[in-house]
Amino acid sequence: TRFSPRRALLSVSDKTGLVDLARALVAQNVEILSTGGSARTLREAGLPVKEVSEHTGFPEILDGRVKTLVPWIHGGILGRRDKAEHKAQMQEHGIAPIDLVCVNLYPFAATVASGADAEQCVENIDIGGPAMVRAAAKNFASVAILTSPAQYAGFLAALEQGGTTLAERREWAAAAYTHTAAYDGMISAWFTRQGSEEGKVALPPVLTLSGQRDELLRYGENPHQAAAFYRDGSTRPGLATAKQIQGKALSYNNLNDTDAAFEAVAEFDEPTVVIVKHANPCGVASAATLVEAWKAALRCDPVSAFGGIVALNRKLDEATAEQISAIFTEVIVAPDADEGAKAILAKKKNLRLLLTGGVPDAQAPGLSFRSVSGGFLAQSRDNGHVTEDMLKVVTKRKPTAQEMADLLFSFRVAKHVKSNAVIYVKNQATVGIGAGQMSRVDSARIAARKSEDAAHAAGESEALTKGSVAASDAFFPFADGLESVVAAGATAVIQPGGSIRDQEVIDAADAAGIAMVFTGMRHFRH
Ligand code: 93A
Repeated sequence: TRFSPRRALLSVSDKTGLVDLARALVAQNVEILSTGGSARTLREAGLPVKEVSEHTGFPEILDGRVKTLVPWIHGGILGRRDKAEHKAQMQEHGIAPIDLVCVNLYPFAATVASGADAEQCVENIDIGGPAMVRAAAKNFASVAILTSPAQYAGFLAALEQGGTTLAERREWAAAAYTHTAAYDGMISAWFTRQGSEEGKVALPPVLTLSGQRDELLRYGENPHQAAAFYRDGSTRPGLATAKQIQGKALSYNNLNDTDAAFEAVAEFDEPTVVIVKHANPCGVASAATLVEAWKAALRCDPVSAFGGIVALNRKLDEATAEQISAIFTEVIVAPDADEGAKAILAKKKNLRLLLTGGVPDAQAPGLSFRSVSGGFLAQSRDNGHVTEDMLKVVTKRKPTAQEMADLLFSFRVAKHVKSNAVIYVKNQATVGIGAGQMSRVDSARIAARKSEDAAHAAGESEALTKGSVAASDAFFPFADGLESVVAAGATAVIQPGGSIRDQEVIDAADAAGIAMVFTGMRHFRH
């Protein structure tokens, strides 16, 4: 049901678009209530407007600190239109309903940025504005809340159509709470800075987007950087739910690597082990038991695994704990651990053991963020999950059943390796991982060379990539990348496809007699 306002309260610091909005409202016979400066702007434009103080019979006091913080305003915004008692009480106390609230807040950030003194900054903390914004958003069933001039056009378009819809008002309500949360986040950060030592970065107790500072870390990625872990209230098994059973305090890099490892291991149904170094997997394997998976994962790159982070998707058992503790490991993260396993690890004082209580759903939706200068980038998390029915065989030769299983496994790993990623897999275990190169051919070659090294270390005569399958996180732009994985001994390849030179790459695969499948889905990870 569409809803048109009969009374609006306009109280804005940023007066952009105010007059045009009010003019359109007046044309629809909407009564306009407004505060000091906003009312003046409207009067000067020749529009009829009622000062809030006149409406409430109560003056603006305390230098304007109290102008709208009165029951005649908040009652008018919050009263339920569908409840007889609310209506009766409003009538009894002379409270008229307000159906549109258009408020933007005192420019706190701009005041701080201008170099204003502390007293001026404090004066620019808006109290009445956020109260109205939150009240109007709460009563979105009947009240529209606009917090930015960018929303005015959409609102006016809705009025033209006979009023705002519930869905529109809900969307504005969400934006309103985001706005007040961000506003309070800035204020909190400013207060924190006020109390911090000169020249030292103070991490705010609260970040925008509701992150709550949990603990200050010893330092960030490097010792000269400050760092903290902010929890966002999520209960997704992982860092949010992890209990540290033993070991030294977790560092920034530990947390980052542990998260990467645990999110990767969550992709797999069979008992699986992921070993991570510097946020990239250096060994991933699935097997009938955890201990077999550990051995296979370690074989991929035992040199890099030294000082790594180990993630498991099953309860850690004694046999596996025994094996892992034989090499230097920074962190083990698992859903749970049995008592025997805990007793074995207890001998390694520094080793951190994290138990999360569960494994997250890798396919669940969510958001991920990255900071850039001037803000941050947000995207939905990569919950893409390639299954056999999505694959298109593009070569003359089809993958065998064994190859197919390994292809799917390798592409799941590729999703968690930094681009450009090329991964070789044999028997549900990685045998070569090339990560983070600027050219795909380099990733393919590095993975193959590392595999040769691993074979050499294990005293095996030929590189583990011989007879493996290979995954590429994005398409091969030229045939050279494909030829490189063929040279390493891959017999089947999985990649998204979609290059203008796909045919050239397919021809090269056919010439080599290998099988190749396209996923139609890319897994860049930067
Ligand atoms: O000083 S306040 O925290 N106290 C209030 O009661 C109040 N009511 C509205 N600030 C208050 N406002 C803010 O005044 C609005 O959020 C808006 O930013 C500003 C508009 O003032 P004016 O219309 O006088 O320019």
